[in-house]
Amino acid sequence: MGKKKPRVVVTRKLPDIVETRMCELFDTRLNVDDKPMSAAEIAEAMKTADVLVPTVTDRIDAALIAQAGEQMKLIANFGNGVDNIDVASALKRGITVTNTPGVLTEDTADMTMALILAVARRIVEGARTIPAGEWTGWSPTWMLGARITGKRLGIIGMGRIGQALARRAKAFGLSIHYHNRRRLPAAVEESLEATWWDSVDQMLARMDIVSVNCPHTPATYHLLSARRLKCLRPNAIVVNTARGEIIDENALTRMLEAGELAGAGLDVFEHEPAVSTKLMRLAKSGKVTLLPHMGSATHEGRIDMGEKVIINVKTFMDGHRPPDRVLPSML
Ligand code: 8YV
Repeated sequence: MGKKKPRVVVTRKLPDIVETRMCELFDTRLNVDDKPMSAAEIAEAMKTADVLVPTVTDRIDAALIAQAGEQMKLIANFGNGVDNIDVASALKRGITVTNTPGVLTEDTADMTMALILAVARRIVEGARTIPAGEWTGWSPTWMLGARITGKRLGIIGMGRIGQALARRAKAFGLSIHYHNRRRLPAAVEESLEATWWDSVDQMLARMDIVSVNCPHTPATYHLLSARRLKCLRPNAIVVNTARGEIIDENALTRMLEAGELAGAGLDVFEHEPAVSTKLMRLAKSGKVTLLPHMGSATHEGRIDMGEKVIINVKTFMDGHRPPDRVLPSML
């Protein structure tokens, strides 16, 4: 007699090819209409499921984990960041947590570079003028932005995505600076021609562009605090494709309104999907470019993420250690 298939609950609509394979391998409950599940619905699902596949839009906190049934053994996050999951509580309760690292690195780095270019060269602002019927012809002094080449880029968080951004930025003629908990090996620093800064404050004071590329953990919450943001020069641009919580969004907004910063490109927000009216006003004025958390949004990336989820669930259910296990010590 065949082994009973594990019951897997997927909280959001995933690419068809991923869902089809999941249904072949597991007793899968899909969310075909993609309506985010409420906390109560997730709690209910966790009472009977063996595996939960959540995304960044689900908050799997200690209270939810406490209600999980005995059979719940794995939370296989569809996403790299696991700040939506209380990993320590899960582990204490005997639930393994996995994520999907590596497969969204290049896409997210592309989007970060795109935001840098969009803000510095006023791409969104310029593109809006044509359909609005506002373009009356070329002018020598209209729509001038800031040159990228020769500027200094400070990357906060030099992991996979930070390094992929550095490779791109180097090709655009930016000089690369970074702050990271651990300094990179000399050979990596050399290949990226990257300068390490032990002090974030000192790095910020000298950068033209700052990009946030670290995970959101208790240690990085408001890493760019009101005080730190004040270290930036008024011509500086801030870009964030990591997590909104890493920047004090109110302080950033105040500085943009006051002209104490040149601009910002944000793909993530402190209270997603809510975006403050002040930020929206700044976006209308062209000072900031706002994107709806789409850094990893490519067909290929989302299929690769699904593939990783499947491998993690299958490996775990076959009694092996899943390749992308997340431990609290890694955060
Ligand atoms: C994902 C992300 O789309 O993986 C991450 O950490 O921020 C996003 O690019 C999202 O997390 C999916 O759950």
